[in-house]
Amino acid sequence: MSDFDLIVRGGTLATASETFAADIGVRNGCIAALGTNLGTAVRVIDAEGLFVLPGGVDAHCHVEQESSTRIWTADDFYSGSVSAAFGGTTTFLPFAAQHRGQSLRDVVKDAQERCGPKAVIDYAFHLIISDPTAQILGQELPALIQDGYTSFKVYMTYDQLKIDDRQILDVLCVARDYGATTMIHAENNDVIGWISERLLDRGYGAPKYHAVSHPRIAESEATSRAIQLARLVDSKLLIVHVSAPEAAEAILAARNMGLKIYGETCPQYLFLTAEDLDRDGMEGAKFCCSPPPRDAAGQEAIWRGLKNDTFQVFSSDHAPYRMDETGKLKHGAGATFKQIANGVPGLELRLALLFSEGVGKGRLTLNEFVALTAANPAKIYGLHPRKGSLAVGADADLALWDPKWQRTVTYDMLHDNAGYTPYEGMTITGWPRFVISRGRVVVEDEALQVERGSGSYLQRKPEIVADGLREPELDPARNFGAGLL
Ligand code: DUC
Ligand code: ZN
Ligand code: ZN
Repeated sequence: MSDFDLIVRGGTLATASETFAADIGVRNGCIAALGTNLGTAVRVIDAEGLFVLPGGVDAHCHVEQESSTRIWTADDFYSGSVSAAFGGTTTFLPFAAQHRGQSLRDVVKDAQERCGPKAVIDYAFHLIISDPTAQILGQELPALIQDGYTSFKVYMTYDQLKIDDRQILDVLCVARDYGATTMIHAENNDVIGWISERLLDRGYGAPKYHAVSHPRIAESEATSRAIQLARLVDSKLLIVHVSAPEAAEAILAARNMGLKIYGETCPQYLFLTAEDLDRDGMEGAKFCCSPPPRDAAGQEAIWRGLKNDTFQVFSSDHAPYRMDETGKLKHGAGATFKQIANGVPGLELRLALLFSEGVGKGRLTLNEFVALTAANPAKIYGLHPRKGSLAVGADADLALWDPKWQRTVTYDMLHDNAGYTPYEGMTITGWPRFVISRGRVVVEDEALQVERGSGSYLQRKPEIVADGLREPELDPARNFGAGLL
């Protein structure tokens, strides 16, 4: 009888705070020992020369989701999770998305039924709330939070998804009272609509005008407004997929005031620019996402934000749409930028891109890399220390990175179903050789080693974090006794 099911021997371990040499003993899917001379195991993996990191947590990806314009993502929960696994991600959080008129309960049931038989890595769901009726706010949402659906995204733009400021306040109050996290897509819908109309009226319909129609100010104005709304009602808020330097500044200022504001950014804002949308024909459509990629100075600002705690989370915002009638070109090869499905794929390359350009080029420490890509999202979304850590008792979710392995990206080497990658031709140094989820080797020798549906749903718990920092007008001690919250 062996001491362990698996020992990962001789690697350099890194968590969000420490880097050290140790072996890992795995039993029953969990880390059971850290140290040296651990004993015997059914299997020993030699990790000499490799970094042993917590498996990545991708906290923002659209998988097997129908968009508000009724286009399905190219990936289902199988191809999406396989693609994530090959990239070193062992936990993902896709969305259970409500379209107006739908019950959130039904939406969650549908996502669970679709994902369970397909996912090869562990998962939880964020909700998307597009229709916060009295019934949703008063009954369904509180009950779902108590059942473990403790995070949800709301939109300030997209006509079929956007909710107004009063509705945002309502959602923030429910999140605060029941212990959930609100994520917000912060762009000013009217600014986008106003510019888009003028562009189209004047015949500017090419993909590159998507970037023109989503100015930085639309993002920074909405970000600042969202922060003030969260401040008003003392609720935790995470601004997703930040691309504009001015939005990043607003987040950092709010954090420095002690507000419960968090920031997320994504690979497309480090490695793409608006110039990518200006490619021949419809090629630019491959890079249309919202908010759009900006410019070189903007990329530098986003790098700074990863370093100075503006951003706690680095996610993919994987939103794969093929370059055909099922996806980006639903409206044909002459579609205007307004008709092109928004989103870029990134589940598989998220970690390798940041490892290569961040850790490899000295912009980030290995510990910062782990924090941004695994530990922090696990903490913010109620999965820590089970996920995102290398502690005894944690799930044995490990990615064994070879920092010297160099490959040039081609779509053929990836496992998603988008049909292209925006990062084609980039040379990346540092890739995971082994990916392990709950002690199971998921990827080895560049091949998938597990069955469809072998991932597990991750139950989460609500966490109330309101600390009573109320604005005077909402504090009964200072508003003539009016109880408003
Ligand atoms: N923007 C979103 O808000 N979601 C998916 C992809 C995108 O570009
Ligand atoms: Zn969004
Ligand atoms: Zn998104």
